[in-house]
Amino acid sequence: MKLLLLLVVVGLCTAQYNPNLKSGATSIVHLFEWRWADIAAECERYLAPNGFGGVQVSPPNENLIITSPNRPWYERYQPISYKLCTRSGNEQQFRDMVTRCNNVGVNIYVDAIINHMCGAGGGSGTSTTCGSSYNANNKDFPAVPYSYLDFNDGKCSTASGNIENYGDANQVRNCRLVGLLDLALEKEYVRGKIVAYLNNLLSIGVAGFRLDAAKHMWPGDILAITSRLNNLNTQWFASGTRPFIFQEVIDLGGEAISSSQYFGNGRVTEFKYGAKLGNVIRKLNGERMAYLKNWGEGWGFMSNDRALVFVDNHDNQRGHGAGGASILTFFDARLYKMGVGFMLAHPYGVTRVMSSYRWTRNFVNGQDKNDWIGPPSNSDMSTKSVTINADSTCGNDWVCEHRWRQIKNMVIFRNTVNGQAFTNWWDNGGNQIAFGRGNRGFIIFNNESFNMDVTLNTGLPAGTYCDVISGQKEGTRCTGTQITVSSTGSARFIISSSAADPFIAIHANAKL
Ligand code: AAO
Repeated sequence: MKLLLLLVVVGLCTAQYNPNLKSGATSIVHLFEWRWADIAAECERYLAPNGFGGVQVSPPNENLIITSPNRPWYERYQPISYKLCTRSGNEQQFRDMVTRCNNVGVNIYVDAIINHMCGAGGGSGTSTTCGSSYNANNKDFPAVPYSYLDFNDGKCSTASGNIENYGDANQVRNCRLVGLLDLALEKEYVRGKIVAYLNNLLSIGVAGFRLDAAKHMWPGDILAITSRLNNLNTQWFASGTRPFIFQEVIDLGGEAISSSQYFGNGRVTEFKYGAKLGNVIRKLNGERMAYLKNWGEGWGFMSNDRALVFVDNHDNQRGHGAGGASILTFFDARLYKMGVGFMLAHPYGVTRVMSSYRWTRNFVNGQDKNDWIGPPSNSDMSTKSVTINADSTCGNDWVCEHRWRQIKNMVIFRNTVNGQAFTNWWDNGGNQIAFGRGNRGFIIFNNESFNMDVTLNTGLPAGTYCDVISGQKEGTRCTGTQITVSSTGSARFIISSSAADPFIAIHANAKL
């Protein structure tokens, strides 16, 4: 009885921090700008079979159509209503996706934009993804409905009405983020509309939310909303399961607002993670991989049980948001795979893998003038579908990092070592490191400009293992490098500094 009570209490306390992933999965993937129909297919044909636990989808609610520039990705961060209709698909397609992904055990998390509506300069009319009318000049959104009474402007004290100083928490939360009409979340009426939107998504089967621009909302206003959310749909989740909440708060230090102010509501995005990992792998600012020995809280990150981590996101892969030039992306594929490989091997945080589309960068004075370019599209500007090539990569300019063998196999590695301690650390004092996860997995990196030949204690049972970076286990053989672990647990690793991927990973489920 006492134990049961304890379990219930622990369950309640950890509820919104738990992504509720199924069948041993530990990672989610952001399928940025994908169509709902493609995500449904991807859940069935790829994500479930390869151990991905969930998908963060692009905002599903009606947004402003922006034609100058022509259909930028960021128009989806300018809500017009809570109708489920966007370039990714309509409500019926959204429902079909959630059902099909849930049916194969893959959760859907919605990117929820509840801080604001469209930009103040967004004009008026019906040029929106669902055809609803709006008038940004009058702050009128009849399809919700919201009127001028539902926005924050009275509380903002800057001359422009925009956030001008991130050192002032009142500005950051009461003024407009880049001119976006800022909802008055302390109003019961506004809260009610948002709760209804989110509860509708939960009833469809969604498993949780990324709260966009959480830094720009008062933590208490967020709690007033999340505490009124329903439990997850019992068609797929145990009764009493709370929605997973992760809040987008950019806290690199030095500003008025810190991540910790949001811990009561759910997890928080740890932006230091990708920024610092980028520095290490690029060897900027005197960083080296040996310093990763105490990665996590030891680096000043938030506590492990509050962190949502990622190497890059849809903003900082193109110079928006924060992180700057250190951020690793698919454009630097060799370094990127090492970064994502390290993240997935390391126990810290709930991990999110980025999946992008390609665009042509155009740097002028260090800034990408093409940072706005939207998803691959047809001539009518509808989003192109994700095609799958014979080698299982994607076509139509979808990058599909999550399908890169090295990344997909490290998602499986993370599942395999889940719950195991961080063990058997080794480094050369520079940029060669190795570590294990109990007796389930071991990974080793050579990010030096010279070759590596070391024999290390792996902690693994004796046997022959397939490196899951240069290849993988297929049937009874390895398609890449084979590693022999001796009866004492030691193994020899040779990694050329010019290897296509200068790291090796082995785990219990890739043993011959
Ligand atoms: C678009 C146009 C604007 C126009 C607006 C309204 O681009 O010119 O005024 O429409 O018409 C996305 C795009 C925006 C776009 C918006 C709406 O990124 O360009 O505006 O859709 O279409 C801040 C927020 C953070 C936000 C990030 C982009 O705190 O919440 O900016 N991310 C989310 C989404 C994002 C989306 C929105 C929010 C809005 O992920 O896709 O915007 O829904 C500092 C602050 C950060 C701040 C950054 C950037 O960062 O700390 O909080 O992020 O500045 O303003 C160092 C510092 C670091 C600092 C950084 C940059 O690294 O250490 O702290 O420098 O200065």
